[in-house]
Amino acid sequence: MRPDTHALIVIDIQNDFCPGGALAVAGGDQIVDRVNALIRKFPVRVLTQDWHPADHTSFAANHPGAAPFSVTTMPYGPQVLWPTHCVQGTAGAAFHADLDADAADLVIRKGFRPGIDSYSAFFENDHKTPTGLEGYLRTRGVTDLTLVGLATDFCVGYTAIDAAGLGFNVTVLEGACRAIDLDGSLDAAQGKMRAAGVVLAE
Ligand code: VGL
Ligand code: ZN
Repeated sequence: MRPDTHALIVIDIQNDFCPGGALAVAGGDQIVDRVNALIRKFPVRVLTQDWHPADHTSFAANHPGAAPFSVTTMPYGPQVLWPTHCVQGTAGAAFHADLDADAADLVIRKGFRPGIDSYSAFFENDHKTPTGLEGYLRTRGVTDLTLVGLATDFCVGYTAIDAAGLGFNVTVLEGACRAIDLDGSLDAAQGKMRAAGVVLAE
């Protein structure tokens, strides 16, 4: 067991990000066994859940004429328009059936405000609106975070960079992550994570 100051953050291992899902990440389901084994080794366990209303502005379907994976400009900056995914209460938003979600101390949902996306588990995409996760971790005395899940280049990467900026010691276990890799987004995310002081490990 890791020390009480170490938390595992499991990002968005949901059906829509696994093969057959609405925004499937290649091999997304292959990480589940490894993540379950890790969950047993950490005293603090947080799962995140992408949790959008049907009218969410990150969905291409809510922008007439816009193609999925095109980029638009929101008041808070550029935003990829995604296929409709992780709609609140749907099977696609549920955790992968084999993920040991019952072992979570906390499930933090994000992306529930219609007008703003939230890749990071700490701040929404305006980089200002907090999710509350920082307070939870600090009040439990957590200093070190290990991140796993989906997708390396979006929700894992944004969470890692925000966590490092908040002063946590952050490790991303890349072998327990999978990427969307849209137009070089994986390389870009890896570079930004390293620059932020995130340790990328297998
Ligand atoms: C994610 C795109 C849209 C992720 C969530 O979990 O990486 N990516 N919503
Ligand atoms: Zn999403």
